[in-house]
Amino acid sequence: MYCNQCQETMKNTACTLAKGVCGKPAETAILQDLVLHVCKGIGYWASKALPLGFYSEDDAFYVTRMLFATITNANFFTQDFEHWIAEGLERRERIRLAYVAKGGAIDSTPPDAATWSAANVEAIRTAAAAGKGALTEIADEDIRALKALVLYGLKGMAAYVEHAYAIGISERSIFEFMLKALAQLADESSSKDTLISLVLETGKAGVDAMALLDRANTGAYGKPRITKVRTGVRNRPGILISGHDLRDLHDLLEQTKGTGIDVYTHGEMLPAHYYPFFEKYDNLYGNYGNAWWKQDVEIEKFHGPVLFTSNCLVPPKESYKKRVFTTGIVGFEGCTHIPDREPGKMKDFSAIIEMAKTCEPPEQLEDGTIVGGFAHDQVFALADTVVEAVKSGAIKRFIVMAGCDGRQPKRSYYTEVAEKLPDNTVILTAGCAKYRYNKLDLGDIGGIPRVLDAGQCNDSYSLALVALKLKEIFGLDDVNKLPLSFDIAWYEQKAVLVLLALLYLGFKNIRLGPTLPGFLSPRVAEILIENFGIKGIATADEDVAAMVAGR
Ligand code: SF4
Ligand code: SF3
Repeated sequence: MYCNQCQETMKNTACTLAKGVCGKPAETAILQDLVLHVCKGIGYWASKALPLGFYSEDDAFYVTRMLFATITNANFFTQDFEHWIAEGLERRERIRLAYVAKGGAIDSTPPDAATWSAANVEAIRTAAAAGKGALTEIADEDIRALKALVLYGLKGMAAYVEHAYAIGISERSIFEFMLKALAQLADESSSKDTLISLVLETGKAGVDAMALLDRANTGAYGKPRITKVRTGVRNRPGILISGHDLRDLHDLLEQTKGTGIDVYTHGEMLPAHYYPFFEKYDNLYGNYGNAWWKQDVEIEKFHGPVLFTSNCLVPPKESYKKRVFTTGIVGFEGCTHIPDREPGKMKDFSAIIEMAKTCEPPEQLEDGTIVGGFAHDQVFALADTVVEAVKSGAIKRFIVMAGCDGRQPKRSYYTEVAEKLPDNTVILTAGCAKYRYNKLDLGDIGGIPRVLDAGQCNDSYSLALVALKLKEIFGLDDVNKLPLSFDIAWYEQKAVLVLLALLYLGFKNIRLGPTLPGFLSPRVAEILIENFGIKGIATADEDVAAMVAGR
């Protein structure tokens, strides 16, 4: 295997052994490369067929699901990918035939992704073992790095598009972009310049995808507002729900109301509490635990079933594996998978509910509250207070610390930065990165909390909107003239998309840590540094001093 898509990758180069640092088996990793190879072939034929009037949303959605399924900590299950590769080959052939039927001409030398095929599961396994579709097949390191940057951005985009789709909202232009981008990735002769443009286009489509999910979430569940979320427990059996999918939470709450079972959010599901729609469910009790990487200890103590609706799943321990349920694109051998909803129906969570009834209530980990819900509309409603605080000097600077958390000890840097930032600074956050500082008592500035949590990682979009609004209010011609610094933590590929989206929106001088992506070649890293001022992190003291000084 050769996987370098996340921040934890071995030696910041690539995971190459029998298992990745995340626990992903080599067999799964190579099948993930292969399913994406098939998706590139689908992108190739689908984007050729588009101008001829052939488009299938169902195929675009398949590609979306596959990109999402290969994101870090989502699906570790070899058989899922074998099945999906066979399905993808059938889809690709159907699209090719539709293209030919429309009178489309066949290139004399189509890329391998457009033609490679396998007759059965054995042939799929053999091709995967030979490294078919792996990034290592690309000889030029800069082309490889640029293609990785686009591919990983697409994975993040796919995750957001999939969550919006579950709520019934989609945008054909984003699907089309994904298909065309995959076609570019399939092209073995793409130039560096073409790929650099594609990186920026991916950032643009990323903004569209985050806006789409924002519309889906707020349309279905209302505009997030300032909310206090309990971190303790009560004495009834519970179900823990993790991941990013609000529609799954909605279905689960409908099916658990009045049953005497409480629902607790976990990790990236915490911001669900900020949406007014969920207030009516009095069994949505609170948030249990912390960021994804502490789940082994926390699930042990939770005692009840746990539902994973997206990343981040850590390979479950035998002691609690029977209590772990997956759904959507998430998968793990030995865990019960809840099938997709049928059109017009809810997912059937009865198996989880039945199990919960037999379980002890959760063990209390802590007992306090977390305050959040500072998405764009809520911050705009506070705009006068915020602007006044900036004008009076009470707020000197905003620091965007959105992104992901992870288990590497050096991530204590982010807690240290939060603690060391002066009292006249406000931290804007989103994503699971917040767990490094959202339970610290950092106080407030004239009633404005010093940590403003907008929501999930996709709600980084909200933070960008807030910055653009401030630029407008202060009459600035460049968003980089705001008293605003970025100290982003990344882990998986959604953060790659968020970064590309921020670059597209014109934000510069972003600090990215705890390490710069291992998949960048030296030259591509240089391009990002020269053009966008991207930088790595130093010590908390040095970075706090630099950010306060506007550097
Ligand atoms: Fe390694 Fe990250 Fe890939 Fe897992 S997802 S195999 S940790 S690079
Ligand atoms: Fe976290 Fe996995 Fe990225 Fe949505 S839950 S931010 S790491």
